[in-house]
Amino acid sequence: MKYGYFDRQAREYVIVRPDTPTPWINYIGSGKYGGIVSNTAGGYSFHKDPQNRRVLRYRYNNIPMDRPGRYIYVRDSVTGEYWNPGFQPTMKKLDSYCCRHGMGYTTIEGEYKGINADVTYFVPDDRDFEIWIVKVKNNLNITKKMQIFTYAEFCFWDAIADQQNVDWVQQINQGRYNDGIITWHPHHVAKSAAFIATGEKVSSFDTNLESFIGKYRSEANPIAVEQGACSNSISLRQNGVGAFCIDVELQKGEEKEIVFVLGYAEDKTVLKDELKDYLDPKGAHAALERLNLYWKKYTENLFVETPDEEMNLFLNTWNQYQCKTTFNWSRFVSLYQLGLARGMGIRDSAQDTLGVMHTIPEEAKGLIIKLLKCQYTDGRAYHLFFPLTGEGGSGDAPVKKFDWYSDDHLWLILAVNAYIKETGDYAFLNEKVLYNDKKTEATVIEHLNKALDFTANNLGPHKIALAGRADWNDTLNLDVGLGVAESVFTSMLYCRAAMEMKEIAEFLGKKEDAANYIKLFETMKNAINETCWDGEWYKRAFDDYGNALGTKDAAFGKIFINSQSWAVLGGVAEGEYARKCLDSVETHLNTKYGIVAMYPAYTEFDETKGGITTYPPGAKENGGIFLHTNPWVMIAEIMMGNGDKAYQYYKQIMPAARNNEADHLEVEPYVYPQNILGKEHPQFGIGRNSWLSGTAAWNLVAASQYILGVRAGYDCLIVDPCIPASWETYKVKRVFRGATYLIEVQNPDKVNKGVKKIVVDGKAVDKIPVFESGSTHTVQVIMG
Ligand code: IFM
Repeated sequence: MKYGYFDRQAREYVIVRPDTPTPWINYIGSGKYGGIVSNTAGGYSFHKDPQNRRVLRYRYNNIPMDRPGRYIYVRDSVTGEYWNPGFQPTMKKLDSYCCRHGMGYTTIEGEYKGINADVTYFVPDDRDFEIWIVKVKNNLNITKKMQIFTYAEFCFWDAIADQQNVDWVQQINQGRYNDGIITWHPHHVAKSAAFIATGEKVSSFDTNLESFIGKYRSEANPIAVEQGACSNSISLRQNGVGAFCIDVELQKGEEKEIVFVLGYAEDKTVLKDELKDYLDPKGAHAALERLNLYWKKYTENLFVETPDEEMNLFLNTWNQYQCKTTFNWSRFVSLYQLGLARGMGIRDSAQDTLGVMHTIPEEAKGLIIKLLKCQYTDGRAYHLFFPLTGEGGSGDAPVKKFDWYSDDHLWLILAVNAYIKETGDYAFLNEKVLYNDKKTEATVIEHLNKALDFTANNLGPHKIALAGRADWNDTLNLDVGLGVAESVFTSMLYCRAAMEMKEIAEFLGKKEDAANYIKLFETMKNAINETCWDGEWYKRAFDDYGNALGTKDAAFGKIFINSQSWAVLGGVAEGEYARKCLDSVETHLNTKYGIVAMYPAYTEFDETKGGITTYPPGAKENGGIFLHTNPWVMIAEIMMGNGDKAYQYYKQIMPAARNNEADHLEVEPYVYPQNILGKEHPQFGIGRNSWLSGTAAWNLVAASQYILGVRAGYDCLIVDPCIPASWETYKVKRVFRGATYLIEVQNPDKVNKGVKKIVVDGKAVDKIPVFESGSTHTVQVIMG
């Protein structure tokens, strides 16, 4: 079944029926005020921090699903019938329905008995609040009188207290109304408030949720809407709602726009002035126009025209858009990650910077600095941090011997190196940044050296990296208290990090440092090759009792994906080992929906392996298709020159390719989900946890930098394609250090890889130079 389609021109995904298999969501806001909007207007919002500054409440994991949200009710004053343009929560069958998810905005439109209503939700680029532009049109031949109601269910700002300390929060909350503005704040907070406002004449309002809905009712049939008026309730305690009732009379064919603004104000006394420009439809539309320009500009640094329409669609729009969302919210705020307790991940955010580096490197640098501040003086890092306070920790999983993850700190090296290549800002390496003790300062390069040191100082019996609480695979919890479990993956990541440090040192002309990094790399590489090769592939880890994971001798978990891809990415596997381990991935792990994380999956809980064995076979890390790991295999195949295989792996996880079988995929076809149930699961092929996943950044990297081969070098732009042999030509527009490169690649000999000739502005060159910012250049690349 198909629920919608891609409108390529408008850069929107258009949903044409509301009953999608899961809520299909979009994000509004750019990392400060923001939230989630589903295709039926469900979702929540918050100011800067979803845990401590929650504005709208959401009932997670709830039936009926996806409630509440940002609702508009339309009521016929004569018949009393009422409905929502987004179908929920009344679920009145509409004559027509359409939801358009665009970049940073969502428009939901419904029509019922000749009245059309559409609502556009977005956060302006320059303000910390959201705007709802509501348009109502009378398509009938008679004059219609109606009422428009809003519904915004406020949360006590501390979203944990909101659920856990009801005794307190229900006694202290205060709802007020003054001159078109409803405010919601705890009694003891004098200045700040959550609010909803309108510039329209308000006929009646409610600030008290129970007054609006009535007892033993729900959002589906609020008493206020049923009766055609709110009761002007002032909430002195209990739960809050931002409910306005606005009377509207429309002549035949007439339409009217009404604007609502919802948000959080530091000082509620100056709100009226602050909102003035935005409550007027003209001001609201101007803000929407600015937002559209922002996204146009954001995506201008990378534009591809390949023979593959889905690849073009994803690289030019949806993949870039998802990357910005993961950059904003890491793995913190979605329909599945509740914005509570978890915080932003250090490893996650470090990887997320790779997906935005080509377009907002300065913002990426800002985040990298925050991450460096999460490092301990010994080189390891927090596992998580909270954006509002910058405070962090190691999460709440039980600690046995170690409270650190073995990989978090190493990703920082990859992020900093990518930033330097993109910008040429070598001075960054000498900038001073505090450690998480907030006293000790070190340069960025010292931070990175400390990261390598930490791993080198924490080796296990096989002289490879200790596993700590886990590595990239959060669920591989091998530490039972003995403190000797080891991670082959982290050891391979360390090799990659050491080689990236070597590249930086070489480029800076620091030969001695480079030689030292090579030594670190070689030592670890040799240790891995001496003890972790299993015959056809690399082992994955050793548990605390010294038993190998990822070996043919094991009953379960014979082979894992990451120690094959990273053997190549880390430069560990040479000669036949590299080809063999990648072939083993294809033979044992590949499926038509993507490559599974390991095989065979564990069937029973095993405390020596930990969290991975809590999942049923085929789910998540236990044999599921964990999409984040798939682009690593693509890159490894490309490093081996195998463009056809890499492209096959790219296509098999392309969500747009499953648009017509959305009932099976279940999650949004316009973004990569975190995981798809694997071949050992009875529901093989169902996608789970949409949106927030390292899959976004790494697929953008794999496709644009490795398949299309356009990537930043320290002193040049590199074009090194590794494409399907059948492709004859493709184009890429890339803005690099301010200059525009119009690249055309030709493949007359139908090869996968290899560059015969590069011509820049009509002259043959060996290397594509860095040009002056603002200039435009043509680049022709002939493969062969
Ligand atoms: O690598 C992790 C990530 O940090 C959070 N989600 C799960 C991934 C794999 O375990």
